[in-house]
Amino acid sequence: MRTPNPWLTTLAFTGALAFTAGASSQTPAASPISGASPVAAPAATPMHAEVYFISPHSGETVKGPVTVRFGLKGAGIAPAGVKLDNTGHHHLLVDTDLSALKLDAPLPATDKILHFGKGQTETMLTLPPGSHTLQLVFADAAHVPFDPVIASKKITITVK
Ligand SMILES: [Cu+2]
Repeated sequence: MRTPNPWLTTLAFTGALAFTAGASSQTPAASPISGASPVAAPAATPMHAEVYFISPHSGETVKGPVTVRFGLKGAGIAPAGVKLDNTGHHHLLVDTDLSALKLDAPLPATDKILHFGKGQTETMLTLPPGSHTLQLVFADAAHVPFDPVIASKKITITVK
């Protein structure tokens, strides 16, 4: 029996705020710790969640450093290492194609594969001037992408 952690509850609630109006099943707190069977599978449950960029928009020209805001629908955010059903954390691919990644293993942490394992939903990116691509990938407590993969559209921005 796990005891509820108020900090996690807060995080789950923050995640709930990311639900947009119109999402039909707004029950993020319904069963985050139920059904916690000791399964070793990397991604506990298939999720029907969506990640997207709140900002910047694709095609936008921005002045660096650029604030990037991550959107999430249909799931909650938990810090890396904390295994709760229907949660994960954001990863930002910078100038990196999804096809270049091994999606059935923990994502490496590099200067082009950024982890937001504290549950962050935005970051400040410093990029050299020019055209860059950004893409979000949502992954589980062990940094393993879900199957099927939950990724945003890849966007292109130009940094002045
Ligand atoms: Cu990670």
